[in-house]
Amino acid sequence: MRLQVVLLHFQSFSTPDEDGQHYVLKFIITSDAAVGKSSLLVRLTDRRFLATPDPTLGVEFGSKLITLPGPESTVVKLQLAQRACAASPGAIIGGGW
Ligand SMILES: Nc1nc2c(ncn2[C@@H]2O[C@H](COP(=O)(O)OP(=O)(O)OP(=O)(O)O)[C@@H](O)[C@H]2O)c(=O)[nH]1
Ligand SMILES: [Mg+2]
Repeated sequence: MRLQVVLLHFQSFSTPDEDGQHYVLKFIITSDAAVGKSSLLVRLTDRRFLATPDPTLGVEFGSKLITLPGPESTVVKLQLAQRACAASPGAIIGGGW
């Protein structure tokens, strides 16, 4: 029943026309079937709860932009992927992600 959220990639960017910093973080969510990966992904990216979700075929993706409060413009982009069942992160990286 264990669900894992693994950080695959982290990168920071400075933007020429702003003082702030931008960050991109890529995560993969893995677990056995029907543990709640899609529910977590949709809740985080869309603030919805799926009452009767269908199983994931292949890979599902989602992303979310967060602007951190403060004097400088700091934007964090979360890119998330979930795979149908427990699989090594390499299986998705191999697919070009
Ligand atoms: N009560 C409750 N049920 C949840 C929660 N998260 C998921 N579920 C239920 O668990 C079941 C499976 O949820 P999914 O999000 O489809 O799980 P999944 O891991 O993406 O499934 P696969 O893609 O088929 O591997 C569904 O019936 C959900 O409604 C939760 O936080 N609370
Ligand atoms: Mg799913």
